[in-house]
Amino acid sequence: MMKFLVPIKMFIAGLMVILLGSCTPKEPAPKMDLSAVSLIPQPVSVAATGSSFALTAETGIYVNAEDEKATRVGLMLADQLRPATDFRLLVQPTKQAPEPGNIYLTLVENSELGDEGYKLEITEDLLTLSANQPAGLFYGIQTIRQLLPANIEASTQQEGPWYIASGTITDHPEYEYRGSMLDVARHFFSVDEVKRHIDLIAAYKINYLHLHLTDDQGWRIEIKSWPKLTEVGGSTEVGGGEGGFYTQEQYTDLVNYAAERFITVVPEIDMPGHTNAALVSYPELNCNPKMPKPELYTGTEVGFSTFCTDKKQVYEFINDVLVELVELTPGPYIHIGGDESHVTAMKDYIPFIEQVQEFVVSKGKQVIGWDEITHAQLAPNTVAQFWDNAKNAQNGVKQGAKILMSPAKKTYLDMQYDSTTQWGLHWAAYIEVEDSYNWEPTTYAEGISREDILGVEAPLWSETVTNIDEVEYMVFPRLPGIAEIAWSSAEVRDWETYKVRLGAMKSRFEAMGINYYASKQVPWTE
Ligand code: NGO
Repeated sequence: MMKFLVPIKMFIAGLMVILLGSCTPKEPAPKMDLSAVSLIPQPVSVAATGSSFALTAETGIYVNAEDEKATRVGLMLADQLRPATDFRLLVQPTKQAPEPGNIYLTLVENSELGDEGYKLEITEDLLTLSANQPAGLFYGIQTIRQLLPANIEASTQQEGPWYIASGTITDHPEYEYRGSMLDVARHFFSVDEVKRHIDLIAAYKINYLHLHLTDDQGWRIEIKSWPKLTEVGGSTEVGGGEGGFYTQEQYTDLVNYAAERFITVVPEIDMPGHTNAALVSYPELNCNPKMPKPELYTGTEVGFSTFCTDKKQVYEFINDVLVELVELTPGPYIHIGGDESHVTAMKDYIPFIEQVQEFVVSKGKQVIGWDEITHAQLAPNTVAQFWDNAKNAQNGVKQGAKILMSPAKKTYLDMQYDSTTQWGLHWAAYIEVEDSYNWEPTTYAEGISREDILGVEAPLWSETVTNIDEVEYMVFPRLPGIAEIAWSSAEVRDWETYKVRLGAMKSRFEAMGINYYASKQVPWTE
């Protein structure tokens, strides 16, 4: 008997080990509070359930959508999470919710969400991201990034674990146009620098990138029918540097790169003023008696140049430029500038704008112009960009135009934070972080109400900034605040809570390698 007892005991013990081993509960999910996570822009609603979802090396991304763009969003999520986690998350198509432990991206029909909204449902078992359109999935992913620890943004492998607080987030934007503008004319920025900018603005759910492509100091977009624009007009920049321009192929690469991130590029050809670079390239477009022989300009004065508005050849030129530009522009808008034409008489300015507007409309696009264009008779879909003069914007509203809100005193990211800021101008104001956040588009100027406003855009003019590090110093941390004004409804916005959320972005900015201004107004936390 004794002979058998030991082996039987051993057998039972062994069985116990196997049984216990197979049903050992996985590490309990840590308790986490979704409503305590700092998010920018603030979502419409956040409901916490007090637990968490673990992202592990075994997590898969399952995409339920017969849609190439939605699949691409899944792949972008996998790519986004890879450097910091070193996980090679597999992206696979599916027709139903996957097994526990996975991420589930699904296109649904949910009228509450609109074209850009999304819903995140996070349980211990599953992270489900649903949206009506791929754009919504993309914005949901930007939120997922902020739900993970800050070092998820690092470009090298980091220590986990990677938990996401559980609960439900429902979210959709307030405004359909949420913009950033980059002036690549005063100082030129390379394709890679602009891509870096696109990556950063995409993280805050910005969906339009306005490129200020031409100005007195430089012409930055290749126009094949008028090659001297870039050969001559692109050859310098403010301060006398070598300038530069985008070939049409490079420009298309940028437009596509932006589109993959659900950002539409709005190209601006500024006219009839701010045209010195074009006038030097083709002096026949000039007839300004005060400046009979235009020369390359590397200073920062504004308002001295103008196209010769009564010359037939000028309109042939503009039409040629627009033909090529429209060809390069999948988006709905062409920006025609129209600002500060101080040496164009109003009697010449008005018919000029109306003619250029007609060109754009006849090519199937909508015009955006700086607020001065409201002196002209606007076409039904023309948008006026309010930067300086409320009367102009009100005049636009009276004509039924939509207004893009870029009041210089609040949204101009080229304004110094205070008098000690190394870069920037201050003609409009010093704009500290609170100033740029703490305002409301619908009450900013009399006569411009919610239904008149298309959206909000933050312009970054580049008279004083020469490289992308300097650009980032001016853009961060003000742009996330402008992005919140454009995305989040007024009810969920408030400086006191915003500054705490912004302060919590410190380690995230650092992991992203952003050269940000550490404003004393913000309680920065690790
Ligand atoms: C103005 C001007 C630009 C300057 C900018 C500098 C507009 C619309 N036109 O804004 O040429 O670069 O200010 O802040």
